[in-house]
Amino acid sequence: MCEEMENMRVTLVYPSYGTEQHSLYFPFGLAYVASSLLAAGHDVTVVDMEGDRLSVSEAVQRTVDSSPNIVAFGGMVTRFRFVRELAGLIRKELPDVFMTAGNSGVTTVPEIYLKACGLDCVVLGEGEVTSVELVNAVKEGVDWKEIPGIAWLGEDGSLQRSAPREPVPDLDSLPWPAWDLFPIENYVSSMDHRQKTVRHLETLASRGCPFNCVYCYRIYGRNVRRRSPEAIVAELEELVNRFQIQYTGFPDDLFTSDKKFVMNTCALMKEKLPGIKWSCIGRVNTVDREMLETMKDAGCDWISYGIESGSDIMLENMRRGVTVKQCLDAIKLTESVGIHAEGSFIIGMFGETRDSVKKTVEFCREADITAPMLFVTPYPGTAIFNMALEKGLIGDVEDFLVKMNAADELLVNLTDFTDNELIELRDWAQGSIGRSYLFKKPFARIPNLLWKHFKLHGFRGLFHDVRAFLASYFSRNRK
Ligand code: B12
Ligand code: SF4
Repeated sequence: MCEEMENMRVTLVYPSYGTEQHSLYFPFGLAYVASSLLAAGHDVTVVDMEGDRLSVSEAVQRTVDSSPNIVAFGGMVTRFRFVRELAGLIRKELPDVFMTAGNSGVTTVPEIYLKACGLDCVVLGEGEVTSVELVNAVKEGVDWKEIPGIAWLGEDGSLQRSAPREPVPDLDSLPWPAWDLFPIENYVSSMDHRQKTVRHLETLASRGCPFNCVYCYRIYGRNVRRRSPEAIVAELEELVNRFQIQYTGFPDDLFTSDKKFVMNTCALMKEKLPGIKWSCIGRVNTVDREMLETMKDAGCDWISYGIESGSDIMLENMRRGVTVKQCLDAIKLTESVGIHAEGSFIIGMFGETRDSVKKTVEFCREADITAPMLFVTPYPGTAIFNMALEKGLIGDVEDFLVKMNAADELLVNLTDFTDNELIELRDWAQGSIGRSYLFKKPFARIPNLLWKHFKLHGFRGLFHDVRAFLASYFSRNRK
């Protein structure tokens, strides 16, 4: 990174997910790219459609007003339609601006992003080093195609790639995310994933996951890199001092992938951050009583486990590498040490049957948990995406990306059921799970649920709850 180089004006655009009101999640990827660009001496502006609740035209206007040399889009694959729309409009206003994008969506289907959004190039994989080298090269007018980790369209329209970018070996060497460039107060004071409004901000502790689930794409691969507990805790102390957070979490691929790391991080958190509560993503075969007790002792009050199904056959189809019994044991163990265990479930995997869905419902009843049941969705880069493509289930990939959602609606049917059958089965399962959970402790749970949905969606949320309840009540005898 050249010190004598003049500043480049880079505008990073975080596209929205939709117009719906929902919890805000801080975009760490873009914030890491921003801090690396700042450290390299460039002028960085962030146009955060999500955090500032901007309309498309407001986002375009802010981007144009920042007079950028380079515009770069972030946002996960579910936001593709906005990247496409924004890129088209910005290109009209700023015909000569250099446009690029990065993130897991771009990395898995670069050709679609390049063609549909008219980008000059895209950044593949980890973006911190590549983006700095790219911006420097554009500034100097040298050939950026030599930079590792880039893809672009050749003269004949075919996808071209430079050499792959090596992962950053030492995550502690990266500057902290550039929180200040974002409307950080909106994130800190937003409702968190538990629908609570305590001041919160998360921290990335590791990158990568050693497991191999077929519906998952790991941009950081299977080789896990972890920050040192000292670096993690120092960043958390900064968040406490600067933003007065009281709650945090680790939105890593898998926070609990190494016991020693978790134990050491917890020991330091207990010592330095005694009042802070936190959550993380866990995996049922990576936790034990000693680890959970240590986590509880260090402030952990919530672990999200991807359970996905209550059928061993389905777990095998998903290459989960765990059994239903392990899932049940881990949930009970977690609850027994005083940490709330949350499960996530998906329906519609290749081979799903009525029997496997019933087993999932029974599992939730036995574990006494409830969770939204999402449709298995072949996100780009996953093994099931390739399988669905091979079977001709996806058709036009750009159209598929435009429709991409957070798996609450059926996008691709991988089962032998008709679409309607699968949707009905999901509604039935969701209703049954919800009902048995609520009616186990109705006086505590029903008001709690209504309150949460009211906070999230107002009267529309309440109406939705009542309607969903009635629909599931009347359909329960049909299965
Ligand atoms: C935390 C998280 C969430 C959070 C929110 C995160 C957010 N801010 O939006 C929540 C829980 C809400 C969430 C929801 C979903 N998620 Co999610 N999520 C993650 C997770 C675990 C970590 C993301 C993260 O912060 N990573 C850390 C940062 C540093 O990495 P990064 O974002 O990839 O950024 C790096 C590069 O991508 C690149 N980069 C990123 N942006 C940019 C921009 C530029 C300009 C450049 C140059 C480079 C660049 O450089 C960054 C630094 O190295 C990832 C898994 C993962 N490891 O990435 C899944 C992941 C991104 N999610 C995924 C999915 C599918 C979803 C859901 C659809 C799930 C669902 N069914 O509901 C929803 C969609 C929600 C939505 N509204 O869009 C998939 C995406 C698959 C794909 N092919 O793209 C992933 C990869 C999970 C997986 N293993 O399959 N998610
Ligand atoms: S779903 Fe979780 S455990 Fe499975 S590969 Fe992805 S990150 Fe790892």
